[in-house]
Amino acid sequence: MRLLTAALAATAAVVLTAPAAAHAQDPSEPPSNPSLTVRSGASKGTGRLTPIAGADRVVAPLGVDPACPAKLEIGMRSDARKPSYATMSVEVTAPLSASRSMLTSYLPPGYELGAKLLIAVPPATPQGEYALRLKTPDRTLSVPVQVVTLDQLDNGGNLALRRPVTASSQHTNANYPPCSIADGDSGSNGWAGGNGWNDATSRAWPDTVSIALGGAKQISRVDLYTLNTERYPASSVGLRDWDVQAGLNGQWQTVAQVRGNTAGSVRSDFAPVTADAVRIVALASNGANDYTRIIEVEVR
Ligand SMILES: [Ca+2]
Repeated sequence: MRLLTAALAATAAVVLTAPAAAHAQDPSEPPSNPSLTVRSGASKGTGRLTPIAGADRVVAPLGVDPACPAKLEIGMRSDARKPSYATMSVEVTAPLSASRSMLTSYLPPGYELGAKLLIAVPPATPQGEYALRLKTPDRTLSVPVQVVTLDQLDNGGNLALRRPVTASSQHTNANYPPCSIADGDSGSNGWAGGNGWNDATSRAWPDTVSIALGGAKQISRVDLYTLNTERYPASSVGLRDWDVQAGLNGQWQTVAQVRGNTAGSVRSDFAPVTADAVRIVALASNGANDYTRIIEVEVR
């Protein structure tokens, strides 16, 4: 499910979230509302308020950094004939907890409201399936949450997925946790909402970010995704120069170098090496407002 941003719907009869500030040119500033989205459409006129979810299940690994919990797009669609206040409750089985227990909004007929739901898993949670229920007065949508260990996680071949990340610094303006570069989401749309790392030292280099792979593995490829949206293109605010390093027992070797990049993602292939960690040494960004901005790093 892909929802348009509230700003695109600003010409509608009601504005459900504030449009982004016109003066905001620095992508390191927090957005006005990073998580709510709205999409207009034709009402089916059934009078129903239907819960919706962006996936039919959630996999929530144990032991990940609390700054990067499992997430799910949730929302509701109004097929009413008239605008009204729509309300949906969010219930999750303990000891799991959700970032909101309620979603409520003024909603015109045919409109869909979307929001990002974060699901926290305490460290001692037993593995297994837990229930997440999205309830409107008309319907209940159940989304199972599967709690698994990191070693059980299906990483699709990406050895960095959900592994521990450490960085040289972290910008404090918004939500830029280092763990977000290994959360499995390589899209730039969640920027400043917890889906990418922004360092804290403008115009000071190098910046480093490391991913522990959970043991010695053979690796030969690293994909790096830097910030790249229509508003914030990589050629203006993305990472330009960096080294890819492979680590084993604390010893680092440079296995690839990227220079002069202007693209949103870069694949680096290199001769296979055994590594228990990968480190990105960021050396320069594009543009005058120089920070390191990384959305995702994948290791194979
Ligand atoms: Ca990410």
